[in-house]
Amino acid sequence: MVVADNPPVVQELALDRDCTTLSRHVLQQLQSFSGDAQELSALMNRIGLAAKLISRRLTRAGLLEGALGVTGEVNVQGESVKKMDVYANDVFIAVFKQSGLVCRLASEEMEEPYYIPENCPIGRHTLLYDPIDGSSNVDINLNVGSIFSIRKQEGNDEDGSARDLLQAGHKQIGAGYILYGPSTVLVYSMGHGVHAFTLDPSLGEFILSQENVQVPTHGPIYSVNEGNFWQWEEPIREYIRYVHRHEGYTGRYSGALVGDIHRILFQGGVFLYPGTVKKPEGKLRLLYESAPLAFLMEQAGGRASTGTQDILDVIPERLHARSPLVIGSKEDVALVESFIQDWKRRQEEEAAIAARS
Ligand code: P6P
Repeated sequence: MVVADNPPVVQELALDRDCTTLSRHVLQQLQSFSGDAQELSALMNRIGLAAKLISRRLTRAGLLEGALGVTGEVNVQGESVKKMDVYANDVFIAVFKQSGLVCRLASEEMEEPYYIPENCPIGRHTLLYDPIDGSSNVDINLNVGSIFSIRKQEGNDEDGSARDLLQAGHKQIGAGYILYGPSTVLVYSMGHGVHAFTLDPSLGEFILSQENVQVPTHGPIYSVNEGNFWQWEEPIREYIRYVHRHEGYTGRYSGALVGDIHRILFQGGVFLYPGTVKKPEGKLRLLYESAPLAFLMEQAGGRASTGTQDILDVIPERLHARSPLVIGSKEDVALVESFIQDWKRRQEEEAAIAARS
């Protein structure tokens, strides 16, 4: 008698899991087969295609002429543009052409939103994205990521100003990131929990690897560029001195936001990019970095703030607005905020005393 390696039930479960692709999962999440649900499912599928194309390029970049290094250009952020930045940005544009899904794209790499005319009357979604986040890591083969945010277009944007994008992060319909690491992982939420997919290169599909990810309420990790210590305001310095003097904290910082956030999401702790002397508003961009990650983190039971205001409440004045970011486990974000609140209170008390003297 031949005994199957895996009993039928186990085989069936494994097969069902391998069939839980991105597009199917979105429909399960939305519990609907409506036109809007189908559109979001197809949109996520296109993001998955972009991720596969970028992942393929990254894994072979060291062997491809002209894939690595800088273009010699400077982007709207005033940052040196890597060739991979341009490639990844073009990939996101290419996967949405002739899709009818997305009328506008807004990217860290493009000063103005990019319109896809054939999609515009029908496609009512806008994709905001950072095509390659942490591109300084690309040339040294360390992890990088892509970050995306999905918003509904409001109004007809007749003048092409895309002013309807300048709204709070609560307006996001969905958000996520792709981490290009030892494996390529796509993490997303459509407002019904956070779910992780791993690219199976043998299938060329993202397969569900973890559902309803929950960030621990506290974790040991604090993730910050301590080289900026001299540029921070006093309360942030006080927080760093605190974690230096108390057992149970570990510093981890990769220089690439997506990898640092992924670690916090799964192991707990806090990531900080506070305002600095050179960048008082912080370095990270609100609409396509902080807000989508805040959406995810809150869906996973964590928090994200500027240090004084929830990120999802911040309304940007311009497309490429920056914001300070404190994000991660509820308790750890609250601890950072407590140092800021205490410092502000002491400042007010001292000012009141000075005013009376
Ligand atoms: P710093 C990469 O340039 C990036 O935008 C994020 O991915 C990363 O978290 C941050 O900047 C790193 O900045 O100033 O610490 O090098």
